[in-house]
Amino acid sequence: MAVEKTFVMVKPDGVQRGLVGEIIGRFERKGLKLVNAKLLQVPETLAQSHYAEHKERPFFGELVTFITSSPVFAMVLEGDSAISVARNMMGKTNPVESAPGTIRGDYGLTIGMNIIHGSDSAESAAREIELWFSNETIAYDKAVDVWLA
Ligand code: DAT
Ligand code: MG
Repeated sequence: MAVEKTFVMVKPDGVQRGLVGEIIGRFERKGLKLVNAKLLQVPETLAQSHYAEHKERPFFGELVTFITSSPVFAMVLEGDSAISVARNMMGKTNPVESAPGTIRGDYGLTIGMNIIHGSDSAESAAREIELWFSNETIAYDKAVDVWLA
């Protein structure tokens, strides 16, 4: 068990559909700790950097257009195995295949608008927390921490 930080973002469809509170609540109830968060309109350059690994894919243009189309809610979550825990809670990339009970499984319908992003590895988390938050996070204790580890 290792405490990790992960980058999670409610995409424009999730913000427009009023799912921000529901999604944050799921992570809070799971036991992950919010250590930074912000609502922002994503600049095109940030969208391109964030999704750089997909720049040769046919859907790259659509992806950048979508993620810059309306505000996103970005956050950093901390906790034991936070990266894989958050990914598992999101469900598979394609909502058609995401299990019920996951965020995409419960709220998503198509791969183009799949509600949420989460870092997929320790390397991605480090890169994305730097890119979106300049590595700024708040370290603080919660009384409940002792009941989570
Ligand atoms: P994930 O978001 O689960 O990490 P990914 O990194 O493979 O998935 O892709 C990033 C996003 O790009 C994904 O959330 C939705 C979009 N996407 C992926 N594959 C796609 C496809 N075949 N057609 C359209 N959009 C796609
Ligand atoms: Mg990915």
